[in-house]
Amino acid sequence: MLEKIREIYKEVESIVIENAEQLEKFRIAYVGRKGVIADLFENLRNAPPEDRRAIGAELNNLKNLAQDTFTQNRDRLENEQTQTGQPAPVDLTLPGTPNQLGAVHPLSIVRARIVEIFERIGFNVADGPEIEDDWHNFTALNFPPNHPARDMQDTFFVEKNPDIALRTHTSSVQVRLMENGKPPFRAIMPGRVYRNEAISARAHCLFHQVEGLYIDENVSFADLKQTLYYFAKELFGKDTKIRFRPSFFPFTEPSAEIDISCFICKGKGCNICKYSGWVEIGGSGMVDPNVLSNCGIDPEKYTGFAFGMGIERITMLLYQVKDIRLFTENDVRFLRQFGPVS
Ligand code: 2NL
Repeated sequence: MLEKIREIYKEVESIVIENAEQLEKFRIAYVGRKGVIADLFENLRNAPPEDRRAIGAELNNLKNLAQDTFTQNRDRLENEQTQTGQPAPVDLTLPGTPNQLGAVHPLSIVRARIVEIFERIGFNVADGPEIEDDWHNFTALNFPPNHPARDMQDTFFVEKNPDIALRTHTSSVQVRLMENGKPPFRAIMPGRVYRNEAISARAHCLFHQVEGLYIDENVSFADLKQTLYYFAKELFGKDTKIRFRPSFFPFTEPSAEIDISCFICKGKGCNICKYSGWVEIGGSGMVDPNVLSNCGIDPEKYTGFAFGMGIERITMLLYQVKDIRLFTENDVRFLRQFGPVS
């Protein structure tokens, strides 16, 4: 038995361990509970009692050698790995972690589609300030001095100054356009507007409008109808019908609400159109002669039409969004549904 122990001792002394795999093999063969050294300890019982002490001592030496060889090699291998900067073994077949892509906001998608349609028929895009004075937001647009929109209840005034307010519509941009240029004008103005309203599923104090203006000699209501008919077919589908209902705005005369045939039920009647077959998408009319002269345009020579639509309202119709507050909450579960940036 002593001979066997010495033989194994030599084996262990001369062993070369180069990697983690060999280290593990060594551990199982020599250090583990089922290894040769453990076996020899088992056999110690069968040795003659007078030899046991000597054999036991030799065996303990061997056990210590094997244990030390194991720990030294393990430490060396670990050290080598960190020093060479080699990463721990990795599974190269695992799929990579994808980068998180953002999504285009639904209001941006719809605004871009609206802009694209009007650009195709010769409209430019204009913008202007969101903080406006009374002239551009109300007076030039023919709002009478006591009109309810001028009330603190309806409009956000800046520092309670009755002359400075957050614009309540993008018409103020059109006033600036007309004041600073010469007809013909053919432009749309998409932008953010503010109203002092209680926030609910259907109304918000902040929303987006796109207004349009076309001024030239001999512009008629027929031009208004054809332009909006083209727009409605492009945005909602080629079978879309359009109808105009008489209405009133201070800045247009005559004025009309714009309805389109319900593109969900094709006019048969559904929840979206409240079983009427029609949904309202905005307002329109012939620019009031007072507005033209307020902006330095001769109403005897020029006529024009204008229209306004809520971008939230159109987006809610197109995507069947039931709550306007979703647009400003930045909940990624909502925003992700509109697809990644392409
Ligand atoms: C609506 C109605 C409308 C206009 C906006 C306009 C602008 C100028 C002159 C005349 Cl400078 N009109 N804009 C005209 C009719 C309706 O908006 O329901 N918007 C959401």
